[in-house]
Amino acid sequence: MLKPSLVTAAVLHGLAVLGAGYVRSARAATLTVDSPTDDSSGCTLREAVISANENDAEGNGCASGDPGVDTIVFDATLSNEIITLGGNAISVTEDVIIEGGAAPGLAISGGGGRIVFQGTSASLTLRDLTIRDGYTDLADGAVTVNGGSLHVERVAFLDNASYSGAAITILGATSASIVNSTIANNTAAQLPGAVYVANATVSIINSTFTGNAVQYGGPTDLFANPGNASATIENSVLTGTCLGAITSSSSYFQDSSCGMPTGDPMLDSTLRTMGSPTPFFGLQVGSPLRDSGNQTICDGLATDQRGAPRSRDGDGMGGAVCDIGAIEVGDENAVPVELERFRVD
Ligand SMILES: [Ca+2]
Ligand SMILES: [Ca+2]
Ligand SMILES: [Ca+2]
Repeated sequence: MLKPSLVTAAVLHGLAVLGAGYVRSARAATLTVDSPTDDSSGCTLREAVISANENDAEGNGCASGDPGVDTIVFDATLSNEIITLGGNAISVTEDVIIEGGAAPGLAISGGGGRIVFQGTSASLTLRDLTIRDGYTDLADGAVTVNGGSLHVERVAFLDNASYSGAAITILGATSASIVNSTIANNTAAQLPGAVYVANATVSIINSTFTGNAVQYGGPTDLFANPGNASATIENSVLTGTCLGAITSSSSYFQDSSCGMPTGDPMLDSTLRTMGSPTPFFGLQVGSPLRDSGNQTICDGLATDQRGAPRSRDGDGMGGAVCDIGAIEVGDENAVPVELERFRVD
């Protein structure tokens, strides 16, 4: 018979083994992209996603992926670089987080010849990235998912083009969200210009849609298939048009198709960067978006798209209330937005 101390030791050993097994099954890798190319030099974005998909280093210059949710980050030397894809879109087949915050100004480009990410039955999370110049003549977006989930946070989708849904096309998802993001200047042949949602419910929070277009008709900004999909828009600004099963609150629209029209949001006419991870449209002095958000909705957001703190007082009166859209600006009476630097309080 084992002495009690040995029994305890054996039990503890067993727990340690179980614990080790649990840690092993949940282990996830962090893979660092260090190449701005889409060839095989160093660890490219495409190679990092392959490692994350395959849970192997694949001998490609990246670390090995693991069965947990791997995170792909970018070396700081890739700041302000454009990774232009060649060949096909990058295929995401296993859960992954792709995060560009360590390389401010980094953009991933379809080079006007392909979409950027194609997710299949995987959870795809994108943060602090610019996705631009995706192109296809098919009904896909620069980011297209079918199954799994899609979460987009502090991402700028710019100048993508396709047959429909040029920025984001969701063909099916268990969950989907677009938060603190800018969807601008995307163009499709027809319905819709920017974001297409089917077989999913998408939540759009504190985001800015502007300058999106359709060539042959249909909504410019958002379509949620009323037969099988829906979209909720909160604390967001859309200057274009919408169609489908859409509900909205605490938002600012120029067109009644997206919700109650409220007028000109007074966005800046050009994109700014000012050292932030992604480009954005600032707010003109006097913009009605300032301090007009529902604070309960943005309570969960520590920052805006560029990383500036939420919420801040935009008019020197009434305390800190969040702004509608992707950007939170400071007190316009103290610091005009054009003079604001990154992360000013
Ligand atoms: Ca390589
Ligand atoms: Ca993996
Ligand atoms: Ca504010």
